[in-house]
Amino acid sequence: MTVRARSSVAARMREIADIGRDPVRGGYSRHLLDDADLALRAWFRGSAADLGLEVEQDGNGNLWAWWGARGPDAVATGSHLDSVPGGGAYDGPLGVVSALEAVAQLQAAGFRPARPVAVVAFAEEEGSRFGLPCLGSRLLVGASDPAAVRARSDPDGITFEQAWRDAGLDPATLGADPARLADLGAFVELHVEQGRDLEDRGMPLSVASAIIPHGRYRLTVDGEGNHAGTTPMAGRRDPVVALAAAILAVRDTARAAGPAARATIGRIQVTPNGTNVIASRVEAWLDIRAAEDDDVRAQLAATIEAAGRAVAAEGCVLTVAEESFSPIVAFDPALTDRIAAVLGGVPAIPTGAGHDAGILAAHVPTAMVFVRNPTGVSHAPGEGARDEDCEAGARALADVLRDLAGD
Ligand code: HGY
Ligand code: MN
Ligand code: MN
Ligand code: MN
Repeated sequence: MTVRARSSVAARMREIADIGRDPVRGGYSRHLLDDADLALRAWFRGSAADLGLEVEQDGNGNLWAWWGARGPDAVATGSHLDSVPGGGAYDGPLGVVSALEAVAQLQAAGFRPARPVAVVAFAEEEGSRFGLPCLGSRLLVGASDPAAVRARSDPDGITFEQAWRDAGLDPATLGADPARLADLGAFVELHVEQGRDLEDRGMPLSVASAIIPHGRYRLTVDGEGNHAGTTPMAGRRDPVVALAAAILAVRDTARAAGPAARATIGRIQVTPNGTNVIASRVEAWLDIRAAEDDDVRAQLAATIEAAGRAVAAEGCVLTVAEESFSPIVAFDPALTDRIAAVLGGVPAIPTGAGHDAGILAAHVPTAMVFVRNPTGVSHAPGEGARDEDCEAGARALADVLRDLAGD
């Protein structure tokens, strides 16, 4: 008799542990349609097929694995497989892996769902390649214009349209998919916590109450390119120096806006980017989050004013373009309460991180489950989750699916 190893979250995480490792930054770099993303998609298809699930890719690059034929009142669960540059192992994949594991456990226990169950892996949640977070879910719900998405470029100047075609995909399939959305009766995303709340509370799991609003903006600072050796310091219009002053203004504005305010510049692009060249242009990407939508807008306005003054003082010009805005999300209270009860009365905590669940929440009853992160670090290689907490998360997700998809 063949003895099959019992499946586990840890074993499934090991299957993808070497896909997309980033030897330069550390951690993982897994971006839409790059080699790592394609390898993860193949792994997802294989894992789902091993469970007897029917896998399809929707017109927006999201993968759906169906337990039972696709149809109305489906219960979907999953997350994303892409990462930020040099990200951790859990942000995204834990939700997909836990969903597959939960299905495996329910099947092993002989459970037969009364409603279709779908495991989903959304495309480009982080927006790391084309600058739009939750790209796949936004397109699905019709929150992003496919033409505008097709025109976006990655850091190498490759358009989305080109990357899509290069992967053998048809740009005509991009866009709202109301029929698919209408089939969803509930969506539950399990995710590693991206802070230390659960560690501090000494609890392995929680549900999410809300996602705070989030705006992403591209700052362009134009100056005058010139020779580093022959141009006197006086009279330079150096956009790198101007940006340095602007970044301090970004931080000071957020500090003045109160404890809930966040502002980050984590990506900078210098043109032409030569050691002995005074740059002509610098672009920087600003990430603002705050308690309310209007707080994000007020913080942006104050930031533009302060940064604009700082940039003008260096003889340069600042322009600002919005790349995305994600309004505040309150998760479905009834579903959230039901899941919290299934999980044994766990707390509901808000999060400052964005999720596909936040996009779906405007259209489908949606909730989230968080798994404790002992380091509290995320979007960096130090992100953590204990094996026993991950297993508890998958068991909890199985209980939730049993409750939601049962008779
Ligand atoms: O919150 C974020 O930065 C992303 O949406 N995960
Ligand atoms: Mn993330
Ligand atoms: Mn995530
Ligand atoms: Mn020279």
